[in-house]
Amino acid sequence: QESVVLQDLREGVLTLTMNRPDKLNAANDALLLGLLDALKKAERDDAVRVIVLTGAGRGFCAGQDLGDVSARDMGFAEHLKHTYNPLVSKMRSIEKPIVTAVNGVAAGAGASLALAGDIRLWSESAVFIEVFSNIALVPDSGSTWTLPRLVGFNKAFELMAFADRVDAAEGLRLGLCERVFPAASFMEDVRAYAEKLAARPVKALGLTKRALTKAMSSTLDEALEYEAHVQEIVGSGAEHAEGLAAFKERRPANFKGV
Ligand code: T3D
Repeated sequence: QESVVLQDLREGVLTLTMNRPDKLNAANDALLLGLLDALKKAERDDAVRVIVLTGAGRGFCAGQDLGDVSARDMGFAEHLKHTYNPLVSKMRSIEKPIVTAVNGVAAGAGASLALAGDIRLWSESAVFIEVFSNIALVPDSGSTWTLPRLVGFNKAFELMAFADRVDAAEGLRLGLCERVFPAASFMEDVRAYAEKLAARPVKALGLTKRALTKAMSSTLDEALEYEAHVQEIVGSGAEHAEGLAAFKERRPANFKGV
């Protein structure tokens, strides 16, 4: 049987593909824990510079598989703490850029995963739905944290209350994604984008991610202090030395070589 999480590592880009296309990649425990496991390995693997998360077939992820009863068996809180919560936490704390490549519908926890990336690339055929209220649940997997930070409390509440379908043009306008690419060339465009990102100084970007995340809940003085702390770390690193050398030698920096 084919794995529910496909993994492909090339040119520094690890692509993780949620692979239950018949159900629009609705998530079961194997899929969620498979993603978490892949991220834990990627965290320790220097060959992985950038991670892309996408879906097989016409969907990105339709959220929790509603045919799966593990949440009912375990209790919702325990199920979330066992699966979605550690996955989203790892996505936000891993010191490598994560690109969520939203190829189609992202609903419920799938919408939360789409938002949990550092860079969100949507296909023209992407659809984003905070679908939880359709089945009288509360948005989870980080949506209550990410969405209001992007669109404000009130728009977030409206999207959550009506489970409105947000298409790519609206998603771009609202700031739910950074780029929209044509559906026909989506994965090639994502690949080209991810390879460009993988050529950037990813150790510095990892600490940029950490510093930005910390700053979202800190004072200015705390942010200044933390910037000084991480600058000390990257300032003595090989990437910075390469960047400086390239500047002096008037050539492009080769961060992949360091
Ligand atoms: O468990 C816990 O710990 C709690 C956590 C909760 C997190 C959550 O994510 S709650 C939200 C769960 N997700 C949903 O409620 C979404 C349900 N799906 C839909 O509303 C629609 O399918 C979509 C709007 C996503 C897409 O609509 P459409 O018309 O493009 O496709 P479709 O025909 O509805 O779906 C295609 C197939 O995928 C279909 O199967 P079939 O009839 O061809 O055999 C459909 O049943 C299946 N599918 C879609 N979503 C799910 C699913 N199967 C299981 N679970 C799903 N979530």
